[in-house]
Amino acid sequence: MDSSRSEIAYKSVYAYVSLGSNMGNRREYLTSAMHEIARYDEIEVVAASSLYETSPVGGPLGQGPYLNAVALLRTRLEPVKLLEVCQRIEVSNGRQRDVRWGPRTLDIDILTWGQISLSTDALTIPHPRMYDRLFVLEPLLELGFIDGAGLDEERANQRFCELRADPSQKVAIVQDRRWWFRETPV
Ligand code: A4P
Ligand code: MG
Repeated sequence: MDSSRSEIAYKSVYAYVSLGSNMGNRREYLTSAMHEIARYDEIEVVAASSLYETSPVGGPLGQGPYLNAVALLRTRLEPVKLLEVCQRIEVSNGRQRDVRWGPRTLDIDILTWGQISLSTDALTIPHPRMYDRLFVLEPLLELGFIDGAGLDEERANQRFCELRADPSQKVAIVQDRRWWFRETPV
């Protein structure tokens, strides 16, 4: 893809992103998203977690369960450019923004970008709610902690233990890490 080829090359960093879907063909949206991410020259998919089915956290009552996963990327894109890529891929997979925390075909959030902390109107890193959600922490802990990837290991482990005792946050693996492999790329 050539959209960001003209960007100044940044030193590459590790970044964790989370992916979620609870509308339509959830697995297909997540699989397409992973392939689209992997097609960017400036992004390498280092690892993806298993695929988890999770109960919705927040948002309107009655929305369906999510499929969630976390991926570890290595990227030369600066944070705002990575957000643009995530949002472009959301839109190409039918994402419409109406209800906050409402049902969506695809949501891609940046959890960390290197060791950076930043907060602007458009972007907060680390993601401000990542340590409150088992649907993020369980796949993250499955991938493990990488030096320089911006995770607070102690906080993640502690919150993971606390949230596992919360009956409203259910998460279950539905497929191993090969969930997004396709025999024939689309
Ligand atoms: N934004 C700021 N920081 C970031 C970041 N680190 N990564 C801004 C991505 N976006 C970031 O997001 C709203 C705005 O957040 C964007 O315009 C971007 O500039 P959005 O994707 O349009 O809307 P949203 O996802 O409804 O809002 P938000 O606040 O990102 O929601 P959350 O906190 O991500 O929660 N339950 C389960 N089981 N699984 C889920 O995946 N997801 C949510 C969304 C709620 N409940 C869920 C799940
Ligand atoms: Mg989002």
